[in-house]
Amino acid sequence: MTTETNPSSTRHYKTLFISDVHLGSKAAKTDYLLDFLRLHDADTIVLVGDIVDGWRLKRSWYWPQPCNDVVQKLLRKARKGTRIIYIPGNHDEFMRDFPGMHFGGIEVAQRHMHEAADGRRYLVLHGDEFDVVVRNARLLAYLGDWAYDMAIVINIGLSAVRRRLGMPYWSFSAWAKLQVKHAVNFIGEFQRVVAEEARRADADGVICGHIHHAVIEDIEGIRYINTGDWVESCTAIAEHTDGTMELLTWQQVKGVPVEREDTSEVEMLMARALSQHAA
Ligand SMILES: [Mn+2]
Repeated sequence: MTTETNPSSTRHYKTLFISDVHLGSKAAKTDYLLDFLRLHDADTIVLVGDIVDGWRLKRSWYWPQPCNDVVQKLLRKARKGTRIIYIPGNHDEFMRDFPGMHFGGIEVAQRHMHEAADGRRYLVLHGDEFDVVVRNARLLAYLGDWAYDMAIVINIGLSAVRRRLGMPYWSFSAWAKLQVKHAVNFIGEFQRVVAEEARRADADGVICGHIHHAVIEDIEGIRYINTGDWVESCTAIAEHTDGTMELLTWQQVKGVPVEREDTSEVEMLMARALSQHAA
């Protein structure tokens, strides 16, 4: 049995990027994420926002044991030497009050510049600050750079005020989904705007979350990477030791015997087939 074909062995990456878990929401695929975290390790794990759904929790407390297990799993990885960076999103923006802070070895940062093993620089951010730009794309393109910058500043200010008033964040992804006909256009517009921000930050690429739409693609010379989510698609981005970025999808692996030594031949074959299907 070699390492590659053994589904119960941990895969180690240089970096893992995970976002939009929405712990505290009933839709969070916590069990899948636990399986994933059991079988995937990295030198660095970057949490790219909306890990905890603070707005959901504010309305009604929903925190079953698997939510604790995810938090414990991450803290345990931090204790064992994994560098963990937490970039808050709009659903866990209470964390935005603590930039530069460390919680149990987890660093909190508004943005992060990731140096990949191949020398590429990636701007890592959640992405919600660009909602306003996407909504008003045509107007802002007409008004130019100054208006664009102002719109972002105003959006950040407004969401802070809304938060203080106890109002929920205006959700781009939920809104885009409602506008089915236009959703594709808006996802494209979001990707373009975020890629442009990476260019302005002098980065080669951008890694973000927020719109629950995982993808790796090049947009006008900028590598655009979206981590997806753990509400529907169960995706993560892995950086290999040579700097290659890979989109991982983790849906079919539930039920694979993870920490058992006495796995039968049939179980092994099934697990192998499932894990290959999931990859
Ligand atoms: Mn978000």
